[in-house]
Amino acid sequence: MIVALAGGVGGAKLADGLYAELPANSLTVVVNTADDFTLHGLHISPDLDTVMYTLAGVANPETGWGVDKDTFSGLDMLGRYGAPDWFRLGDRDLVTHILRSTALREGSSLTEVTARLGQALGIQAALLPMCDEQVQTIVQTPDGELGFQEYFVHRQCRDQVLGVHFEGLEQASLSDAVRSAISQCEAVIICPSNPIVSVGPILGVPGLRECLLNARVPVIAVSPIIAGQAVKGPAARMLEGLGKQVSVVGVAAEYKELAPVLVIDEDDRDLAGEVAAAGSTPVVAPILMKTPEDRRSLARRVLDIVREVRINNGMSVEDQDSRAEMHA
Ligand code: FO1
Repeated sequence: MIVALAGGVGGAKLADGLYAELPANSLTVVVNTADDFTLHGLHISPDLDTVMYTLAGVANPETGWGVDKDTFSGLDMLGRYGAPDWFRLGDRDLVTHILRSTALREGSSLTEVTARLGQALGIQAALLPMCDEQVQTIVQTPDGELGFQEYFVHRQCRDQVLGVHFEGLEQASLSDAVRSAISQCEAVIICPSNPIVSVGPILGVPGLRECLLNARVPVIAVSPIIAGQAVKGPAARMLEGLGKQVSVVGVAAEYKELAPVLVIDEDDRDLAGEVAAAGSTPVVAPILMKTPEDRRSLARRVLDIVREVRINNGMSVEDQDSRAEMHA
């Protein structure tokens, strides 16, 4: 089984490629929930939903988030009532938030309700929130502290980022589901998601980093930065605002404790030496995913790397089987 750590749209794309390439029920995606928030009394989990809709084949192909061919009558009505309508919740998407919020109110955990929603959409992979506790990404800007969706969607990432912190992260705990997935997996793939606000909180869940290091499995990260630019979203501006290097070298520095293989784009070939010096083993490959075939071919490349690393580390398929039995 492969574990992927993913945030928003970029993460969902590689998770989708892995899902297409692996046998059914061989993928677990651990998803960032630090950008979850409450709106209209509903618990909204944008990254979980982006991954869920993508794997279910119902994501809006233009935006990458939301449901394909959704309508916005509910949102129009919210606007007429003068309620906030800057966060574009489609009618079908709203149903997901209603069901999730009801289940949470009735005592289900986020892990349980996510599993039920994913199964109902026919997904043959496990989708796991990074934790069951509420964690909130706070972006410090010259105008004060902003919730992540306020910064990202409402204010369109216009504010200078002075700092980022995650309220509630220190009190969060590793769920049994995440612990068991990491302890039993063959490899961990860090998807090309924002290293600060998507992967950062996942790795920050107390106990997760140790669990990952103890698992002694290959960790393969794919850079969300190509030629000094974020493929999507504010990763570059965030790295810059936080005084970090906006390049694959900066990404390698973020992940150095995990000493991963870092897959970087052909455009960043010249930086391979610096990536190695920053603590990751660079592998050069085309990593931009424009089409569904791009997702699959990057996934195949990543799975090849997993095999190569496991062979180099002297881990056989039998080792893997016995590990799985030990943890069963
Ligand atoms: N992103 C936007 O840029 N604008 C939106 O109006 C918006 C609505 C939205 C609704 C549901 C959902 O699951 C995601 C949505 N997103 C929207 C995407 C989301 O806010 C971001 O992709 C992530 O939070 C970043 O990881």
